[in-house]
Amino acid sequence: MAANPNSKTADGKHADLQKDIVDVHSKQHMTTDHGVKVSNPDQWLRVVDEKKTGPSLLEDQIAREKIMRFDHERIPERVVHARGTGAFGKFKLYESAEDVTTAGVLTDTSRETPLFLRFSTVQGSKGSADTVRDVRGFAIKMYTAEGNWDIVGNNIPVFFIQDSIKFPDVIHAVKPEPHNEVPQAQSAHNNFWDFQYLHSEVTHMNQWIMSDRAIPRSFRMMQGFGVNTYSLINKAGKRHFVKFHFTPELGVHSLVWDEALKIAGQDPDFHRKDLMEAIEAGKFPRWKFGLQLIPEEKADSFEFDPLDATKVWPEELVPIRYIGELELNRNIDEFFPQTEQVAFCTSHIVPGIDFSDDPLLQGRNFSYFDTQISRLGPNWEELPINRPVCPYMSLVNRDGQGRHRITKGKVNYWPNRFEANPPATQEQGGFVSYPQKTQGAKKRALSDKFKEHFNQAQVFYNSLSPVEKMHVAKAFSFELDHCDDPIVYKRMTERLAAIDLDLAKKVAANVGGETPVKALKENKGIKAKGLSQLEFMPEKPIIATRRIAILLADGFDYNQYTTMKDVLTKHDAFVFTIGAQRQGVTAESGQKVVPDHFFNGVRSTLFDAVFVPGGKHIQALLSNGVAKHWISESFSHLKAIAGINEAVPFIERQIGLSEVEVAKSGSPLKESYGVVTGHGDAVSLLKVGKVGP
Ligand code: HDD
Repeated sequence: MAANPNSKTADGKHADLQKDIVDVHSKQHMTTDHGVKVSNPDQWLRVVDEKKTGPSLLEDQIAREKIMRFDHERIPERVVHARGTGAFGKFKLYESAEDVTTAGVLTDTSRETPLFLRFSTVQGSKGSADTVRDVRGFAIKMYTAEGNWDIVGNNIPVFFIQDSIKFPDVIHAVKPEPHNEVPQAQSAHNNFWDFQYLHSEVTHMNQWIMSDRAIPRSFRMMQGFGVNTYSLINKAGKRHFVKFHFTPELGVHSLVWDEALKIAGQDPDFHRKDLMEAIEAGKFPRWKFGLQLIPEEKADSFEFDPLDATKVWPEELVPIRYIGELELNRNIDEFFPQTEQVAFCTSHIVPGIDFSDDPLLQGRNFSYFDTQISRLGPNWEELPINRPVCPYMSLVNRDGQGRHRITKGKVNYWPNRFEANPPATQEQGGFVSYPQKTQGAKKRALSDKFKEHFNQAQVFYNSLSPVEKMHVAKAFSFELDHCDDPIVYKRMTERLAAIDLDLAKKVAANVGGETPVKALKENKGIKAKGLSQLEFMPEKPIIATRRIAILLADGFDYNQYTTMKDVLTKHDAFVFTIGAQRQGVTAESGQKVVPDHFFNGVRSTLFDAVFVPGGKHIQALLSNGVAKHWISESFSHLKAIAGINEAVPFIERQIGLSEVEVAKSGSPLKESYGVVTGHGDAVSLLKVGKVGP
């Protein structure tokens, strides 16, 4: 029973959801849940005397229903990845992968597959802040014409542990400590780092999470990875092992730690608002989709085991083949039934795709299915956001709490005398598992190559730019400084000597560990492609969807303000006017502008760049501490700052130039450390900043 039989179009899921969507703005009267119109939802039925006092009646079915529904509004939050936000979109293939798979979604270039993507953080509760240091979830549900395909990935290509039986341990260790439920949404505590030391397999992953990858600027500016190794099976029945990659069109960008900390308080919804803002403005985020493929017979030819999720497949050895594109283009209608009730399973695959013996994936295939039952009940796959858009029916899987579907017919078993609801052959699209040959002893063991834990961690660190390396050292120092048990920070700093002696020395000095004198593993300086995020910049620098603030007080130069605003908007930046007061600010030439915010309502941390036009308003800005702080804080966060004429000495003073230097500077237009200043008009300034019309 398909809501939209034409699931070749990207709006297939949108059409499917329509029958479940009601609009509160449709002027329809309020009813009880059984459909009776309500006349007074504001007062409980009571027995009242002449003073209108008296007891409330249990009889009031309308009040009881309202309170009962409220009492049960919450469901258990996800045990990990509780904080998240989602959006709809589409997947489009531009090159068929039919040489390696029969999956329609990866071979039919004429289709657009609708999808839902949920981004998340791992550690914190549902109400925690967006910008904490953490892995970001990147979970995709593709509503394909052959059933739902879920890629439940992260923005980091490797994972902490190798065997899924360790998942409860690593999560217990990172979550708030059991005796006091502290800290929230942070890994900076004794238990997490104790665990990290005791499991050297996490060493690679903890290089990634201490890098800038764990504090992204935006969900739209991070990579997505399937992480686990899956299989693709082609028409001839041949298997390739595969890893899935999503690379953002906007490049990979991060916050700096000080910004991340401040935004967590100033706007805890920063990332979810950023995503919604871009989609709402029609600036749809896009990712290139790629495959890394290893033919089954080559799987043993690497120094690492391709089934080990703590290892990447170096691009030098296994290049990424980009074959498609993912776009997010529609915001949700309501959070709970869509983002909260969406439920992903690594076991949701479609014909042409199969599992591998990756021991992490094998355990995940049990865990996701299981967790949805306690979160949403046994009929969770029937929920509108989770149900497929292609025809689906099983006469056996039925009943249970919360069943919606009505399955007509006299039989509920297979085979049956009517041959009702028959299975499909492989030719008819039936899923047939890859006939992998296996034999062996029943044992709790992993292949020997899983035992090597440091090589790739070292290559990751070596491949970072000096600035990224500095951030890693600072991140380890921040985290271990929050550990007050000496055994924890001393052992962890010692462990860092297995990555890089210089890194270990810096961190030890900051956090109070013993300064190591000898590397625990020689660092030969080997580097690899695709690890430093600086490699993922857009081909041409762009300002599209960047948030740019223009600071104004009474007396600003109107011409400079409008010229700059128009040009930035033309280049798809999101421009915000920040004024001394939201009632309005008046230009030197008399025009009135109503700002989007006043100085104290928002902070520089929430913007990527700032422009200050010239004019008499500089006097007012100079006597406003918040406006001054805006410039110095922007500078300390390495943001682009621009100013013209009277704004030049104002900016120069805030970024730390002395009175003498300010007096000496002046006429020529210049760009230095991202600060663009000069005298003239806004157009010439834009040329210096290379944004010009
Ligand atoms: Fe997991 C949620 C990603 C290992 C067990 N995981 C969850 C989500 C993401 C990931 C993105 C949020 C999905 C959503 O938005 O609803 N998890 C990963 C990745 C892993 C990984 C990339 C390593 C490759 N996870 C992993 C293991 C186990 C789990 C080894 C258990 C054995 N994960 C879960 C879970 C969650 C979950 C407990 C909580 C909510 C949910 O599944 O639906 O079952």
